[in-house]
Amino acid sequence: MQFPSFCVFVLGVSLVKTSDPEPCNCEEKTNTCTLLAGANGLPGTPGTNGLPGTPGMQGLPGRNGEEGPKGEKGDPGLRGIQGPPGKAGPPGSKGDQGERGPNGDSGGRELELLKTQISHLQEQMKDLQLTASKTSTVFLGQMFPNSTAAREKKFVTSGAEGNYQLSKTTCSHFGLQIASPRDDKENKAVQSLAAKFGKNAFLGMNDQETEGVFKHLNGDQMAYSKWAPNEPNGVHEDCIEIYPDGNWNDVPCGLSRLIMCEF
Ligand code: MAN
Ligand code: CA
Repeated sequence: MQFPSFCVFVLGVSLVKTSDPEPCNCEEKTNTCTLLAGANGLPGTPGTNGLPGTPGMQGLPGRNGEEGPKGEKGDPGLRGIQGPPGKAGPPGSKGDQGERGPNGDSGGRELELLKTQISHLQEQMKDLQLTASKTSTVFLGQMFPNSTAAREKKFVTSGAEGNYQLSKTTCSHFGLQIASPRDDKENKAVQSLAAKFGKNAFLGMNDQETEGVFKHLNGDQMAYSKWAPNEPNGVHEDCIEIYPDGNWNDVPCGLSRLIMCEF
């Protein structure tokens, strides 16, 4: 059966256009086609085999296997690092005296050299102490709000108490010395600090060396004093306390008083 080429599109059937169109059984006026049924044809021959399919996706992982048997014991580990040294043992007993050495000149020279070195070191120590004291002075000036000033001097206290000896060592640990007012202005500064704490404070002066002769720590004889009425009165009262009212009393150095230092 053969159709003109335009009939292929009207019918919507996929037919291959023949090379040489011939008049078909169409009504020319309407340009429509009528398909005339013919007799059934013979069955076609079997088609060729299809192409192989694409490979399937990878499957999911299987379940974990059972735990295996315990392994054999491993080799010994590496040696650990050395521990810290132990405490020093008790000192051994004194050894026998050695033989007397030769009495040569070189020993004497070495001794001189050592002496020079020691005095050199002492000088350096003094310088260091001075520097430390100045540094501590600046530091304390900023750190102690409980301080009162008189001229160049400042007086400080933490509020702690102690006997005269402890007061002296506490102050000198900071490169300072016990409050030792030398005039009325300084005494007022010390007094106001003692009053702030409501405590009697030790002063630096004492008559430990000669009874009745009070001296400053540097050996100066005491020129200024502010004794309370009837003081000083104690042979066994070699130290001085200042009352919160500013007056002084001689007392035993073993008493406990406010520790106040000056710088
Ligand atoms: C009294 C007075 C002082 C004396 C003290 C000692 O206050 O006799 O002179 O120093 O006692 O605690
Ligand atoms: Ca007294």
